[in-house]
Amino acid sequence: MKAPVRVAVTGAAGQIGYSLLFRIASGDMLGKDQPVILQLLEITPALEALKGVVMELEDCAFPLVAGITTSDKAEEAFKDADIALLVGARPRGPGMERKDLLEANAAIFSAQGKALNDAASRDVKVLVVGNPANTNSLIAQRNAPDLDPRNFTAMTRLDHNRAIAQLANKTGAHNTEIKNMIIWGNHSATQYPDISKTTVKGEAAPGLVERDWYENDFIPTVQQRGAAIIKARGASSAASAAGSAIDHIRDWVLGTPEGEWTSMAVPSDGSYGIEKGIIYSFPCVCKNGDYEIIQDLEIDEFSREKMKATEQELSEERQAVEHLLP
Ligand code: NAX
Repeated sequence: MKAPVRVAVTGAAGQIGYSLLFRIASGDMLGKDQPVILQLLEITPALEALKGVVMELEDCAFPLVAGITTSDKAEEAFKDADIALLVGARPRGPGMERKDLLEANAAIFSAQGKALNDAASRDVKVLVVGNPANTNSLIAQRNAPDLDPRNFTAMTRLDHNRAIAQLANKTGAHNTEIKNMIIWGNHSATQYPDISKTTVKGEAAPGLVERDWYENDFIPTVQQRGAAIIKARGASSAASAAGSAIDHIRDWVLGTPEGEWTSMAVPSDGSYGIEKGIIYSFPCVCKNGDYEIIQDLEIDEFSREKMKATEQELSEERQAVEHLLP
C-alpha cells in the first residue's frame, strides 16, 4: 500500500465540500490505490456541521481513508498537506461591492497563504476554488514566500467542462470526443471559452458550428452558466464544481491524457503577452506532477481582444488588493 497523501480542504462543511470530500475519499482524485488523510478546515460556527459530515464519511467505511482531522485553525489543517483545496470563501453579502468582496477575501487568503507557508509540505499543490478564485490564489501565493509560486492555481476547469458539454450538445458528439478546449483568463463572466483549437471527433470545431452560434450563444452561455444554475436550482453549482476540482488535481498529479491539454488558472509567466504574475487560465499539459503552458498557439484578432479583456479584469483585481499584499 502507498503512503497516505494529506489533502487539506477548506470550507469543508459547505455545499461543494459535501460532494468533494466523498469523491476524494473514494479515490476519484488520486487513484483507487492511493490512501488519503483528510484535513478539514472550517470556521468555528461551522464545526458542528462539519462533525456531521465526518460522521457520514466514517459511515461510508472508505477503504482509502487513512485518517480525518478537523480544525478551525489553518496551521493545523495545513500541517504537512500535500494538496490544499481552498474552497471556503466569504460570499458576497447584501449591498457588498466587488471591492468589499475582494478585501474580505484578501484577509482570509492572506492568513491561509501564511499558514500554508508555515505548515504545509514544501511541494504542496494548491487549488483555489473560493471566489474570486484567481485573485484569492494570487493573495495566498504572495503570502507564502517559501513555497514555489507555480504551485498556486485557481479553478477554471468547471468552465472548461461546461464548454465541452455545450459543444457536445450542439454537435451531437459525446463529451469524450471533444479535445483541446481552452478557457482563457478569469473565472468570471469575462472568461474567454475558445474553440478555435478544439476538435470534435478529430475535426476542427469552428467548421462544425455557425460563427453566430459561437459568438452569441456559446460564449455567453458558458460565461453565464453559474448564474443559470443558481436560477434553476436556487443554489450555486456544487457537485459539478467538486467534480471539476477533482479533475484539476487528478490531471495535475497524474497527468493529462497523451496529446491533450486542459485549462488551469496558473501564474502567468508572460506567455501570450499576458501580464506576468496574475493567475490567468491557460491551456496546460500536465506530466510528472507538473504543468506546462502550451506555447505558440496562433491567436487571431477576435481571440486577442477577448484574452485582453479578461486580463484587464484580473489586472484591476490585482490593483484593488495590491495595498494589502506583502
Ligand atoms: P458554501 O457557502 O456552501 O460553503 C462555503 C463554506 O466555507 C462554508 O461552510 C463556510 O463556513 C466556509 N468558510 C468560509 N470562510 C472560511 C474560512 N475562512 N476558512 C474555512 N472555511 C470557511 O459555498 P460553496 O457553494 O461550497 O462554494 C464555495 C466557494 O466556491 C464560493 O466562494 C463559490 O463562489 C466558489 N465557487 C467557485 C467555482 C469555480 O469554478 N471556481 C464554481 C462554484 C462555486 O461557485
